[in-house]
Amino acid sequence: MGELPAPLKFAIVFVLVSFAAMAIEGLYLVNLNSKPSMAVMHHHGGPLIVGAGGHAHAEEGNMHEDDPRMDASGGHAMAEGGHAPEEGHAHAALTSFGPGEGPHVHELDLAELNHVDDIAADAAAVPPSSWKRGPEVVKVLLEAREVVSELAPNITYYYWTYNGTVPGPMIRVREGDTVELTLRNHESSLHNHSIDLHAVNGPGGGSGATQVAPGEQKTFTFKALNPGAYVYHCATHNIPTHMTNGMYGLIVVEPEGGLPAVDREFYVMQGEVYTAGAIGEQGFQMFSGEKMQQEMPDYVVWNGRVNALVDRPLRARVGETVRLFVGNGGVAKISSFHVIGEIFDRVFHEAGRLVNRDVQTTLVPAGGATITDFKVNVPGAYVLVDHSLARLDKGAWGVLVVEGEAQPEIYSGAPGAGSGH
Ligand SMILES: [Cu+2]
Repeated sequence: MGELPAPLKFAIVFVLVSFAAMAIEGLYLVNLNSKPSMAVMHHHGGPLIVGAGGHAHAEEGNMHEDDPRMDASGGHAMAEGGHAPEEGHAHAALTSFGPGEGPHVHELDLAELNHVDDIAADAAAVPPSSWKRGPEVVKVLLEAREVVSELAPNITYYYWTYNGTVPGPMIRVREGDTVELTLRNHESSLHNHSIDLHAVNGPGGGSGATQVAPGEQKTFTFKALNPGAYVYHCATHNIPTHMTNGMYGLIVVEPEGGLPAVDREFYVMQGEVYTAGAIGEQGFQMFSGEKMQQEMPDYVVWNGRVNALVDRPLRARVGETVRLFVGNGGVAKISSFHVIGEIFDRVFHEAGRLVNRDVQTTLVPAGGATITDFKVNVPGAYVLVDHSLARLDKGAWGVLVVEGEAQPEIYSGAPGAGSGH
């Protein structure tokens, strides 16, 4: 594809990225602190330190001959989707009245990109509670990785991620901890990246201190003053593009005394994907800045892709209390979060300290979160939805499977009928 050799294409992208970086430097005059040396990243309680092993950069661009993404010539594969950008040059950015460059796409060579088998973060991958220890300095390492993965069966997308999953890994600390956060940008990336954590009290939420070019890393520290569950996301221009491509996650800051004890905790995040082709169109799909500006997502997904929480459902036993940390990466839609066949016994409204009880549907703002706790009384399949139900068809659903003895005094219908199917 295209007459430009890959190194030249990369050079063009790099120049564009450099201009963007310069614009950002101008915007974020405050560079909090840079501590580039981190000879030793040591571990504080397992799951917090993520990606340090440099794992999972997937197979380096090794597509197979029979891969549907390959074109007939065995060449470089914009292939079936047919939504390759114009040959030989980057598309111009869309008009933007925001603080940076408008949405745009660059020409891609799919064979040059890293692929991952499953973009979906595991909903059960919730770090353990940490409030019982005293406040500490907690080191967190995240790596920005740009990868190609399946958005839906036979439909692939160019995701931008933290650590190769969507959402990025959950970070969990306690009120009073000092977080030393390092953001590394994988050398194969085509874009600069950064991180803005809503748990930060400080300019840009850390984004000014963490703008990193491919192959670079930066560190900043912040004190977790406010408990709650907070969205983190990339804040490199064009910011909504970076977010909708998958650069979001949650950081939970536990209050002194901890959250109420529950039996199981899960991590789910809603996000939107805007594709050049219509919903269901097969093959590789480019990002559509036009659809994003119009806030018309083709896909609304839980944990990064269609069926992520259907293929790998949440699981609990009758009588257990389940907690869902629910975030919304947006970038446009508010989620009306609901579990079909259940009632939230307790909702930490907007993931703050205000508790509501006996809630059917709760709002999760774009760039916000909620915490819902509920006891599962009866076995069956319970479907998590955004109750703006047209989004079901766009992929916005998952399943909680509850196993155990029937409880006919609470519910006497057929097991599984709670699924709504
Ligand atoms: Cu980014």
